[in-house]
Amino acid sequence: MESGAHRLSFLFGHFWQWVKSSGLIIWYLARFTAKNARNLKTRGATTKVLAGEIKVMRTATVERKTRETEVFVSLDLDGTGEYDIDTGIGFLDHMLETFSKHSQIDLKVRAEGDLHIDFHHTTEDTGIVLGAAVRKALGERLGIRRFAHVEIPMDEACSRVAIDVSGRPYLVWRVEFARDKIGEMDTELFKEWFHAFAQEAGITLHVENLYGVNSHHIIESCFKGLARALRAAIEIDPRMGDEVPSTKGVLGSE
Ligand SMILES: [Mn+2]
Repeated sequence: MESGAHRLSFLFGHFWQWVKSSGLIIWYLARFTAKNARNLKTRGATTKVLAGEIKVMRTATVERKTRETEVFVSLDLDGTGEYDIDTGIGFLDHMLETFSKHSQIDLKVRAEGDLHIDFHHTTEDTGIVLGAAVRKALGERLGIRRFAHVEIPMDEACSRVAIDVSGRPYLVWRVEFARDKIGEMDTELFKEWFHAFAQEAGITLHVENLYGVNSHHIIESCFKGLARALRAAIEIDPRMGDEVPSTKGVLGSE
């Protein structure tokens, strides 16, 4: 009896030594981590396993080519506001750089459009592709704050932006300009950009200029307002966990 028990514990000790040395435990932990990463991936945003920790990456790259334009957008919603933007339209670049800086979204944009006709196609399509990239990076919109509003002054101008990252596209645009152009850009194109962006991103977006005189200040306060409102609305709310912030249980179009 005694030698039997002894033999058993000897064998078990041997077995345990083998498990420890074989990397079986490491293999199992790696498999467990990968399985969790896969689960997260199927729930929306892509994931990366860094030093054993699962990190949700809210990034996206979208390319779109038509006979009128070719647009490339790459972004990271959880960035630091680094940008690299070239649309061929100086003022639009200025607005998108402002958007990146104040939303803290890392943003790369390249657009080549039929600027010899006018700036319409390039402006609208840049809004479409940027909106699509935001939607893609948001995935199922788990854990986000969803609503936000800001009022942004710029010198004599002030604009209010209210946002619902709802999956339901809608634009309310109450912005008027005293001038038809800023630089070479037609001021009527800003509504086209915001509309395209809201549609493709799947957000309800209300933009209202409360007061202001200078057209440059007016539109810049709108872009800064979008940046700040979006930043607050897509921020992860620790109290939400990985819940969808909707009683319906579903947000977004994916
Ligand atoms: Mn400016």
